[in-house]
Amino acid sequence: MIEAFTEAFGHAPGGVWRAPGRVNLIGEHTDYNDGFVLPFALSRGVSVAAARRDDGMVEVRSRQAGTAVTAPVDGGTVVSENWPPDRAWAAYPVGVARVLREHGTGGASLLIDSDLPQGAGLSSSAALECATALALCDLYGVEIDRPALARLAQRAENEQVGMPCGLMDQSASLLCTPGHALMLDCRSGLSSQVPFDPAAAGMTLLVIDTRASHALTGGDYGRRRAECEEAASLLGVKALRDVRDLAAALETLGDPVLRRRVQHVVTDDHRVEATVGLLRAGALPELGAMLNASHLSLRDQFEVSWPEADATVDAALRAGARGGRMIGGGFGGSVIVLTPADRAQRVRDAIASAYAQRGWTAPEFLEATPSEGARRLS
Ligand code: GAF
Repeated sequence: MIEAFTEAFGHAPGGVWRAPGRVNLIGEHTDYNDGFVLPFALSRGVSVAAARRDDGMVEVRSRQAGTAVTAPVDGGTVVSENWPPDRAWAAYPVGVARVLREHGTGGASLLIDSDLPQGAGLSSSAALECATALALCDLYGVEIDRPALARLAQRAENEQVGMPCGLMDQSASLLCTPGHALMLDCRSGLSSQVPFDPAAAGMTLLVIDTRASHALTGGDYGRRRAECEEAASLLGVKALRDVRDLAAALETLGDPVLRRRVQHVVTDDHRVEATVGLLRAGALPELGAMLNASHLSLRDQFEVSWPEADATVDAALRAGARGGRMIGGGFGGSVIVLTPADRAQRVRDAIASAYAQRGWTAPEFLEATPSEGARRLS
């Protein structure tokens, strides 16, 4: 990265920072309902080599995308500037620079490198935001604690990119630790580290990129969020996290769509707590049942699954996996499957052949190890 940066910008960087992508074990579409999530960090992520500059500009280059983008730090919002699709990736680092400017950071030259697949639902955008945020804070000597930095990176995505995401992905990238999943209360921002080591329990957690690419900046994610907010307001609660009596809530709501959304959010919040209980009790293989229940709920109640995800879970279970589910916002992206390690190859083969039978692009497999959160590399 240091040589590549020097070649691109004609001088050495001030440092190199890296932030990981994430897998969410359970608790999907619960973050913007003030609920609970349980993500862990992947070993793959986004690296940013960066140097300060004093002309008030952010210049971003990427080793993956051809176009270099230069924009003023004190511009308005990227979303209102209507950037063309080939510059869309740069909205994340520029957006972060614009938000952090209020906290004392300034212009920078940034070179970005990623080994995370984009559109695979593994949070490459949050990784890019978080690596950029850490780089800018260090370069300008600005101290912001990590939970607060996660909220600022989320704000950059909400306001600058126009994606109404919750707090999960940025928190996962900044707060996760190796060998643990992060139990995050998205209302208070408080979190705890929950031991999660599939290999030690004789299990493998496969991440399967279904190759059905997702783009959450389209309207579906925002619509789900709006439906949840409407349901909360009809139920007279601040957020769906506050629903105490699910049966009574479902009876109150006339609209079957809103009833389905509430059913998912409330039950997935409980599944997060149950999953944390199982992990703390050393019952990791039992997570399979939780993953299956979450997948069915996302498919039938929240209606964000897609055909490749359903076929992946189905093939995995038939081949002897303990459980599986779609992860992330949905409508494309990745699936996780929990399987005894000695059946992992059989499960992979079964999934690959299900895709081949349907004439779909072959899926990509990754064995996930809970890894380190964002950090400075040099
Ligand atoms: C996306 C969003 F960015 C997250 O905030 C979260 O809502 C997730 O979808 C669904 O759980 O990754």
